[in-house]
Amino acid sequence: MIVRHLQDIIGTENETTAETWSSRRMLLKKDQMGFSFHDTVIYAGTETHIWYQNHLEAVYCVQGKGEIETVADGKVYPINDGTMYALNEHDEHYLRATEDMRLICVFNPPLTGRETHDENGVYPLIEE
Ligand code: 9YT
Repeated sequence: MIVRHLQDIIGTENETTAETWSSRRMLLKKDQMGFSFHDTVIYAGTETHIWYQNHLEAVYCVQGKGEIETVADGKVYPINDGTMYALNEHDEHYLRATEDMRLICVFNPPLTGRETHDENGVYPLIEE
């Protein structure tokens, strides 16, 4: 059984920050759950280009407002408390926040803890 609190993660090596977001990684590959589980904040007024070519991600918004635009078709979907989106086709997208957005994210395969976006919005596949 694993029990963790957000306060145990903040400020540790399991918190990864970028210019537009902060990711508090609560479960990682080493926890052997088959997925990783993150509590993330996307900062208000930002746009992030993301393209998880090596991962599938599901995202559930529990706070804040924003939108996601899929690059392939230009569709824009509003995001607010209660919205879930799943990047089941490794969808390249732009994530925009009008308010700080708190997003609960699950990755398959699980992140190892070190990943951050490269210049194309991709996380590398890290084999250990
Ligand atoms: C929703 C999203 O992909 N945000 C960027 C951070 C990422 N979720 C992560 O590493 O937790």
